[in-house]
Amino acid sequence: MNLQRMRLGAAAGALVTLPLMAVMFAASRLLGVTFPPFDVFNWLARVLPGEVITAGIDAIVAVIGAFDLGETSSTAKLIEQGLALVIFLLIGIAAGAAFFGANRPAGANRWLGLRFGLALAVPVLLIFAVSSQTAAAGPVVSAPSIAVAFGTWGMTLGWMYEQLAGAQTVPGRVPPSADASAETKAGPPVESEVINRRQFLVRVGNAAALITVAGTGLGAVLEGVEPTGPASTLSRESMAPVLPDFLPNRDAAVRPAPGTRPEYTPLDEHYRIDISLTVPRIDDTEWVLPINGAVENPLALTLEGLQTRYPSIDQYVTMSCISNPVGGDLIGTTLWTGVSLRQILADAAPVQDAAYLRIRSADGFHETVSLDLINSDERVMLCYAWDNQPLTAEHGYPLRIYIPDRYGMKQPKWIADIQVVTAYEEGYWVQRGWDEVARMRTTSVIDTVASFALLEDGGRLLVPIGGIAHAGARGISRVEVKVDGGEWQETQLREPLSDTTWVIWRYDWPFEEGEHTFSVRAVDGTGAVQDATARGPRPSGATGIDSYRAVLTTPTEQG
Ligand SMILES: Nc1nc2c(c(=O)[nH]1)N[C@H]1C(S)=C(S)[C@@H](COP(=O)(O)O)O[C@H]1N2
Ligand SMILES: [Mo]
Repeated sequence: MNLQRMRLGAAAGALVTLPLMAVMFAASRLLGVTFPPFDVFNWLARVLPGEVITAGIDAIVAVIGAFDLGETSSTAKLIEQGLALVIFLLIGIAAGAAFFGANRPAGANRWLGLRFGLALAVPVLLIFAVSSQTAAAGPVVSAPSIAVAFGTWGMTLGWMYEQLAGAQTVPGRVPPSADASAETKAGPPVESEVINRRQFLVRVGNAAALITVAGTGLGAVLEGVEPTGPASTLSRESMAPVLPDFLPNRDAAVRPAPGTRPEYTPLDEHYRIDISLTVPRIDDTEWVLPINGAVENPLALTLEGLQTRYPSIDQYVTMSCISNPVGGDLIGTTLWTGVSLRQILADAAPVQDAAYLRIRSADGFHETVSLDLINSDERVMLCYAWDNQPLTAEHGYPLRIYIPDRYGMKQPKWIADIQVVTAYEEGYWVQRGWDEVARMRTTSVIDTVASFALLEDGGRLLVPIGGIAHAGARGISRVEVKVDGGEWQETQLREPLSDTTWVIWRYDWPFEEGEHTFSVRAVDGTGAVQDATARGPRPSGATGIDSYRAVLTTPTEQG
C-alpha cells in the first residue's frame, strides 16, 4: 500500500462515486430500477445487531428533538436517507483508496478497473436479491443495471489511475521512477506534475459535478411527476371525507384548550415508522392474501373478496410507536376500516393444535399473533382503509392489522402472507430486543398552556391548559394536573372518539403571574395510576411525567 496513492485514490473514488449515485438515482426514477445506496442501507439495518440500530434510532430522535427539526418520523426518514448516501459515498471512497493503494504504478488500467467494479457489484447484487424494495421494475432490469453501473464506475476509476498514478503519463508529466521504493522516498513532486495532476482532477471534478447535478435534478423532477398513492380497487369517491364535524363526539361538552393537538390526526400528519427507506411497491392487480399452514381450509383472498365477503368494521384508533418518548409525536388517531380477523380465521378453520398466526410483510417485517388473542377480541382486524380512504402506500397499502392495546411494532403493514402455525416465533423487533407483549403504557401530555387565550370568569382570569392522555384499550378514567409544588388537581375529560383512542383533557387554571411548571398524570380505566418513573422507550415503552414550563405575564389593559 502506498499512502500518497491511497489519498489520490480516495479523491478519485469520491469523484467517480458521486456522479454514479446521481445517475443511479435518475435511472431509478426513470426506469424504475433499484437504487443501491438505499438497498445497502436497508440491508445494514436488518443485519446489524438490534442494540446498534436502536442506539442509532435513539440518536436520530434525540437530534431531531434537540434541534427542533420538525415532525419526528418524516425528519428521521430524511436523515436516514442522507445517512444511506453518505455511507455509500464512504464505501466508494474506501474502494478508490484500496484500488489505488494496492496497485503498483504500472499495474492498473481501465480493464483491471472494470473487473474491480464488477467484483464490487457481486455483494450489491446479493443484497438486492435478498432485500430490495426500491425497485419498481423487476430484477430482469435491475440486476443488469447494477452490473453496468458498477462496471462503469470501475472502468472510470481504472482510467483515472492510468492518468494519475499509472505509468502512462499525463502530457508534460515527469514519469515516475521505475524504482517503486524510490517513489515513496521522493521529495516534493516536480511542479509540472502537481499542476497537471491538479488540472486533471479539476477537469474530472467539473465533469463529475455536472453529472451529479444533472442526474440529481433529473431524478428530482421525475420524482415530482411519479404517480403518488396507490391505484386502488376501492374507489375514493365512494367514501365521503371525514370532517371533524362528523366525529361522534362533536357535541361533547368539554372543548379542547386552544393549542391542543387535533383530536383527529390529519392523515398527512400521522407519524410513519417502518424499517425501510422506501415504501414497498405492491401491485394491486396481483395482490392476493394467502392464509394457509395449519388450517383445514386454506384461503386466498383478494382485496375485493375481503371487502365483499366480510362485514366492514369502523374503529377510531390511537396508534403509537413504542419508540415515542413521553410527550413525543409518534402517536396519532384516525378512523380504521377493515374486517374482523376472527371471522376470517373461522373460515380458514385452524387445526386442533394451531396456536399462532405468523404474518409476513412485503418489506421483510414479520410478527406473531396468538389465536387466543384474536378469538377473544373481535376488534382485532385486517384493515384496508384509514380516514375513509384506501390505506396510503406509507401506511401499509393494501392491508395491515390492528391489535388493540399493543404498540405499533406488533402490527404489520403491507401484509403479504399469513401462516397458521403451532409454534411461537419472535417478531422482527422482539428478535432485536424489544418487549414481547408491547402493551401500550399509560401516558399523558401537556400540549398547551394557553396564556394567549385567557378566559374571564366572574372577575377571575383563567388559563386554559390541555393535552392528551392515552392508555391503550384500557381507557382513561382520570387526568390530574399539578402546578409547581401544589396538589394534583382533577381535570375535565372530553368524551373520546372510542374506548381505545386518546382522551383530550382540559384544566382552566386561575391565572398567576410568573414562571410556573405544570405537570400531568393519568389514571387508566382499571384505576392504575401512570408510572411516574422517567424511563426511555427501550425495551417496553417510555414512562414518566410530562411537564411544561411557562412564564405568565399579566395582560395589559386595552383602550
Ligand atoms: N411491514 C411493516 N409493518 C410495520 C412496521 C414496519 O417496519 N414494517 N413498523 C411497525 C411500527 S414500529 C409502527 S410504530 C407502525 C407504524 O405505523 P404507521 O407508519 O402507519 O404510523 O407500523 C408497524 N408496522
Ligand atoms: Mo414503532
